Amino acid sequence: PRAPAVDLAEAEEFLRLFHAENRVDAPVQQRLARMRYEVDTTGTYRHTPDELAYGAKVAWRNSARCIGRLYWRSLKVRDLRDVHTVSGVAAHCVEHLRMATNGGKIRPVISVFPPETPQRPAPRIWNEQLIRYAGYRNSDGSVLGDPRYTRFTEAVTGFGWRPPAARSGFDALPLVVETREEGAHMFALPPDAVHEVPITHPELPWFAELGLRWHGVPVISNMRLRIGGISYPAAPFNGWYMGTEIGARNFGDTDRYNLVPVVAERLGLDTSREDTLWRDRAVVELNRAVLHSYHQAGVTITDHHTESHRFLTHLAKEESAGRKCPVDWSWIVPPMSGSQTPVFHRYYDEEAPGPNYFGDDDATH
Ligand code: HEM
Ligand code: NRG
Repeated sequence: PRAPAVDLAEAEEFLRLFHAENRVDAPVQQRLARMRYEVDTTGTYRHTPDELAYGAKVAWRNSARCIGRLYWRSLKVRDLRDVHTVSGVAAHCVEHLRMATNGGKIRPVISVFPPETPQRPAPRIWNEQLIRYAGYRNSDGSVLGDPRYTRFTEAVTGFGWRPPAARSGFDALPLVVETREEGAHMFALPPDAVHEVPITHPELPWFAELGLRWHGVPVISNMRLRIGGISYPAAPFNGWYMGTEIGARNFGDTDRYNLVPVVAERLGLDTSREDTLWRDRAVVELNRAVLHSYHQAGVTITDHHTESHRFLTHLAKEESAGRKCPVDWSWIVPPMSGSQTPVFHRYYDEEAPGPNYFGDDDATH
């Protein structure tokens, strides 16, 4: 089936926004005329490099679930719209990891691969993030590694991926990149591109014995970037971690590493009754360990209190710029000690304008 033509109203809205918020030499009417002519003749239009860079930043500014938006202007945008081969996309993803990691001083980066056009479908990255850990299902139903990725692990294994000889709970999965011309191909990540942090605790020496580790950079690779009616399905982006993402969710969720009972037992807490609050106490120590370990390793990370205050600064700046800032309370409030952070105690605007990043679970693409 032919891909639908670009939504002209969305294109116009973005180009007007770009001209309103930036110093642009050419008048917006001229730009709009050229865009309409291109859409008429080809069914799509091409963003200038400046439009692309600004669109990616504004898409971050509009991400209602993101607490890290104060630094939206600092995003480094890699224009990779001419990279059409699976090996080219994979190599640039590895390069992205190196640039973003920056020896531990993490830089927010996005790599924008070719858009969806009527002439040519865009490349796709199957992975949810560039770095994720395998989940191996045992015969008794338990899982070694990250239970969230058992299906993906089975898929790449069916594809010919061989896990390391000695499996661990933290084996990096390969990248899978697909184009219409070449189909889907698999690429192992070079180990030196995967910067990891071993988890220790500031006071409890036994914590290191748990053998926990996590990757330094979260690079989301399964959301489509949509700017002015143009869709970029392969546009991996990263910032740095907020500690709770790892300590409370990845390590704490019962359907992830489920470490709260393990830590509680090592702490010697009374787990026979809920009202000893052993879960809460164990989650705090897990999160202290994560923040301590990243600091020790020189890898950028923030805590949820600091990040909440920064976010309120961002809201104030947006307000004085005369803009509404879309916020999804249920994602912005941290997953531990919610009411101890200022973001808990207020209401927000919710409607998010374009450009934006969309996941498969979002209604509007
Ligand atoms: C979500 C923090 C950078 C776009 C989130 C979440 C956190 C967060 C804590 C919630 C994640 C969850 O609960 O699973 C940060 C921090 C950053 C940062 C500390 C440091 C610079 C970025 C950048 C982008 C971005 C650079 C895009 C250019 C998003 C989006 C979501 C999100 C789209 C929602 C993800 C989803 O729907 O699954 N961020 N972020 N963030 N962030 Fe950020
Ligand atoms: N909770 C996920 C990552 C989601 C996005 N978080 C960020 N994004 N910090 C996890 O891997 O735990 N970012 O672009 O920095």
